[in-house]
Amino acid sequence: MVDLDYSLYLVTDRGLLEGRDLIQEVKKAVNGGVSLVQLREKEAGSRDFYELALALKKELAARRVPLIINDRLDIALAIEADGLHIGQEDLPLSAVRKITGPDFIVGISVGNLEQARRAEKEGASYLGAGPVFLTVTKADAGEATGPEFIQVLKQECALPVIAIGGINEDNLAGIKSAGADGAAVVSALMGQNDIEAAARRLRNLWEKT
Ligand code: TZP
Ligand code: MG
Repeated sequence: MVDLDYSLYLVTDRGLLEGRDLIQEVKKAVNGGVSLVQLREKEAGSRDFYELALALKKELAARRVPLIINDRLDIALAIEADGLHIGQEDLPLSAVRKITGPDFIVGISVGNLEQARRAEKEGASYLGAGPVFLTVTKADAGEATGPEFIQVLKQECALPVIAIGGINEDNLAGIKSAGADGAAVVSALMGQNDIEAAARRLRNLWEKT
């Protein structure tokens, strides 16, 4: 499989955009240095989600930035996305793998080592680890693990580890120092008026750490 650049991983949330257009904002984030995008749509109906995903895929493919779909395997396959991201409450990884085959990117959220070990055994492509810090973006995110969790996963698992939850300009360097392959960010990008500048600052911090 191709080696993915997980370093600055944007997870979308239209609710934070205050009416701004999602696709335009994601394009700006990519201009600023986002390396991978997950389309996360918790409220959208199937048709809306599909059409948005298709339009976003077109823009991202032109920029050679991979697109991962949150939760909806049907939509990920229908638009020929690069991958799927699932949580612990979604379709089991083993079931997803039966449908996608081995080459599709399938990432999974993990909040402890046991979940990570199972994910690795069942064929995950990467681990979304956290929430590392307190977050208000996901109500049921669970307790913060701290960046130590990233260190543990890097010691115990061979998969790429992407930290998520409360990551911003103040703590990004600590995440990279803990060994993360990437930082997944929602509000520190989607909640900013100038998303391109915010992405550029995060990108620079990542590169210089
Ligand atoms: N999964 C674990 S925490 C989280 C998700 C989707 C939300 C992270 O949002 P933010 O705004 O970057 O803290
Ligand atoms: Mg989910």
